[in-house]
Amino acid sequence: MNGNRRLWLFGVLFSCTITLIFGQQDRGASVEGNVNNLPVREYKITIDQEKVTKAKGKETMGMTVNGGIPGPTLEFTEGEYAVIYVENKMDVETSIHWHGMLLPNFYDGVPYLTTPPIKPGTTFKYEFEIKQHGTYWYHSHTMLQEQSGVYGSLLINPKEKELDYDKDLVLVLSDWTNEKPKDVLRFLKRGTEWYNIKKGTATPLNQVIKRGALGAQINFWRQRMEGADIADIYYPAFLINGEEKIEYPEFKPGEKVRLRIIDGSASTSFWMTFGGNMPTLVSADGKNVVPVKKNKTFIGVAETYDFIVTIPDDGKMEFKIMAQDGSGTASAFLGTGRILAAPEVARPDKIGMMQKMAKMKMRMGAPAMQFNPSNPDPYELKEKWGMQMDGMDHANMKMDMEKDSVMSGMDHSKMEIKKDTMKMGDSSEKNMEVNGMKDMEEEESGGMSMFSEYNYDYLKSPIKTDYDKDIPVTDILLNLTGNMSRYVWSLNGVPLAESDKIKIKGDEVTRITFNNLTMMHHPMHLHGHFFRVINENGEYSPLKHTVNVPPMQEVTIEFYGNEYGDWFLHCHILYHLDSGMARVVSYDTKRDERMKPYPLSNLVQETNKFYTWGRLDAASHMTGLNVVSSNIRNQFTALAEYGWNENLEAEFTYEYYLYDWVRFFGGVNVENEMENSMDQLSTTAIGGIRYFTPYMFALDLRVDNKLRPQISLAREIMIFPRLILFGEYEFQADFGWVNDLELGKDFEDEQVWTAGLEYFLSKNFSLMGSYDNRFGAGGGLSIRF
Ligand SMILES: [Cu+2]
Repeated sequence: MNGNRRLWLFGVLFSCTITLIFGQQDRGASVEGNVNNLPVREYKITIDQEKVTKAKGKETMGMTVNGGIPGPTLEFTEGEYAVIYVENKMDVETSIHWHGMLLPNFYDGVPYLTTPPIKPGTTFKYEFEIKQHGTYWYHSHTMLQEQSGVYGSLLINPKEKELDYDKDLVLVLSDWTNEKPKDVLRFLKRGTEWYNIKKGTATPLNQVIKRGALGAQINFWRQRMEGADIADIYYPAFLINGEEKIEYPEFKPGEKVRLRIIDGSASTSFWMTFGGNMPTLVSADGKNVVPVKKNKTFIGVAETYDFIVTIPDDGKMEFKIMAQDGSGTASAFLGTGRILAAPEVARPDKIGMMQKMAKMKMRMGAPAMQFNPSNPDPYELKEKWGMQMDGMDHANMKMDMEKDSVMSGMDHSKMEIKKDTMKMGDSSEKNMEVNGMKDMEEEESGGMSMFSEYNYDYLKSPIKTDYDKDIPVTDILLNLTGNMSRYVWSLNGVPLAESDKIKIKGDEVTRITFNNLTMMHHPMHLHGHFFRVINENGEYSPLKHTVNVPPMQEVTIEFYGNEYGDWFLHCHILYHLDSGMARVVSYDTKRDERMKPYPLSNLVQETNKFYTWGRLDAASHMTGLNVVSSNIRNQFTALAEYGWNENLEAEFTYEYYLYDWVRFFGGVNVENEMENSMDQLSTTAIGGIRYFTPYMFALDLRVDNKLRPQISLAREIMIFPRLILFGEYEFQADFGWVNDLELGKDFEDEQVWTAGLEYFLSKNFSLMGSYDNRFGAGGGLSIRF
């Protein structure tokens, strides 16, 4: 372990320097081993597969830590040496990542990147110095295991007590699905509306029209977007410490309780509200902040917030979380007596959001893939998509907005515009009260402030966090990109599988600007580091390990390079991570010898897997089968339709995605030659291009080996809740270049069209009725599998 010793020496030297530069801030590079002979605190946790009942009384297979979901709280004191044995009793491999912890690269717990996976039946020993205090958490970093239950909390006490409170209570928030997480992702990849239907967040055309939002809808369609999607998955339950409702009667009136709140969800951010006395926010992501009295607070996936609450004399206080998309809630109650209810948060209005966003000058729907992924220009991407600043200078915009506010008679003097970002309003506690004030302001300012309630200006570090001006800074722009309909997520239009490492330098500041070009929030997490989230508090900007980037907004972070090795940087929405929204950030140090048997490609390939789905139609006039298997660039499609009137069409194609909207394809088509007769089948080779057009039509241009060109156009629209209207038109021309046409004709054509309705019964079943000019009219059942 020569290399390690060298690293260690390097680390010690480094520590000294950094301590000098940063004083109270994080110390230098993490080193392996208990070199300072710290007191050891040992834990053993066991991961197992067990039947659990978490939602709707349904028993499903979960993954437990020490028999529970969430796993236990591991408590430490700063200055101890943690030794944690993780035993894998499952029949699949696993891992544990220590989220927010500063530790040696090898123990970070990302399998195949920094740490060996924990194979079935084996135990892995994690060990690291506890260099910090606060609220953190741990979770599996293997595939989608976090969704199944592999998460728990870390409570690290400071050496000396810093805050005034009597007791601790850890609250782990999470989302629960009774489906297999892999199946959830497969359903997202196939692009079904089912989850939105089930959650009641679908926006069918009848509701859009009723609200007078057809113009906005068409604007969205033009940009190939269905609507302002906030969250993509349906969850039957949201949990606090594993329960939808949980009681803590042991707290007595007057006691000050430090709530250590962790969002351990796979994909859900929450609005948190508190009943009873006004709580005080004291810490974010484990770091103390200047205390601020604050009720309604947003918590992004993987963030942690600590609040000190005083147990009321006149009842039990409710702590409530509402999923950001309004699809569900969970509550914890502290104390005894009558319920002091937490304020309700209004459900977001998706159609309203769509209207506001359509009004704003921005280009949505930036592609999640690039024709040439090797060298994308992020600045070009930023210029082309997102907030459109051209032809409108900032001064003008400010004037426009002041005009707006004069018209509305509201005082918007506190509005300000910083750099390219529009930052409206003051989000200190007085504005964050749960009194609808914010919503009013949104209305008044024409939607410009619609995301201001998500900014972090209320977080202020008690100590200066800025870096010496002499330290060199490297700027990196990362556009957050995604394709909702194919469910490919990426950075700068390049998914992890097609990306290079982001090289960063030790002893320098790396400044990353996240520019969100999607309609979703992305909680971005950097492993092994704290970064400053630049906000209005300037040199007192807070330190965090996870930062939520709201839709179409920009957030800048910076951190000092004082570690070694490769670290993961990714969106903490599990399904976005597993679809490519990740990068490896590298100090370009040599890969650890111990990682030799565990190639990084195993991790990367996980984000570029083939998912297969299909659909079977059984109707009175026809039967059809459609199977698709797809990864990021490649897709195989098999399609067969047979009409009981003896008409057949079958097709097998391979498609290659040039980027999101364009793909080349080739394959074989089989059709009956004569109408209503299976006597003669004609098989042709086909090839062409498929294009997903603005306004969301599927266009197919092809030619077969008889040189017959064909064009087809298909579209589907949800017109009522659960009811989808679909149609397809196909035109084939034959100029007789290969075939002999009927005598006296120099042109023949064939038209196929079909139109119908589909009614969603459940995730897997629909009723359908259609008319097809080959098969006639009829109806039946569709099965999705
Ligand atoms: Cu994301």
